[in-house]
Amino acid sequence: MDHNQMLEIVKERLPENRYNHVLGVMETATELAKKFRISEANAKTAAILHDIAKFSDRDWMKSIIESEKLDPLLLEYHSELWHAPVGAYVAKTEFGVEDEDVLNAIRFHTTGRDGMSSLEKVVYIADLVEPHRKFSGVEELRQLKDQGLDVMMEAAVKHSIEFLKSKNQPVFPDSLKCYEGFVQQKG
Ligand code: DGI
Ligand code: FE
Ligand code: FE
Ligand code: FE
Repeated sequence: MDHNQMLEIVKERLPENRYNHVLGVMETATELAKKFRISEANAKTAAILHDIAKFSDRDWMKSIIESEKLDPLLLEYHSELWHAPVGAYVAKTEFGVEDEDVLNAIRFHTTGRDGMSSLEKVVYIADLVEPHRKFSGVEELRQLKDQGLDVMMEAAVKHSIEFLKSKNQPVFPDSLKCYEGFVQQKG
């Protein structure tokens, strides 16, 4: 399936503002992929499909997590986290995406994880800083692109963790391990 066919289906399945967010992620992910010299086509595919399960039925997502033996810890955390791994499942089964890196970029776009690939980082960051995002500090995150992908990713996951902590929300262990991975690297 080509990118335009994917976009048509995504447009039918998501409300307008969420579809516009997807277009923003696609634009930002493509720019970052170009800057950091990774596949722009893969960045575009992952961006288009990253939120494909955002409005899927909660019970259906739960059944997929169980039947596909996805990380069972997900079920102990907020169901907001489920659309990412279930989205990877939908990308594979419904859209025929086979590239494991693209699937991982969708799978880990919400939590991040330790040892992310460049594509995974690009999609995580693009999701956070695409043009429609307005939170305070977003412009500072965007500016970090000139300091490299890892500087951006570390700041992005740190921002997300601090945001969750400020709302007294439990942080999924993958996010904490993702952040600690960057801190450890610097030793
Ligand atoms: O789907 P998006 O809105 O574009 O963004 P997202 O997939 O990055 O995040 C979706 C939501 O998930 C967001 O409102 C924050 C929440 N979230 C992300 N990481 C965690 C989390 N919620 C909890 N409780 N724990 C997390 O680790
Ligand atoms: Fe998402
Ligand atoms: Fe995100
Ligand atoms: Fe998103």
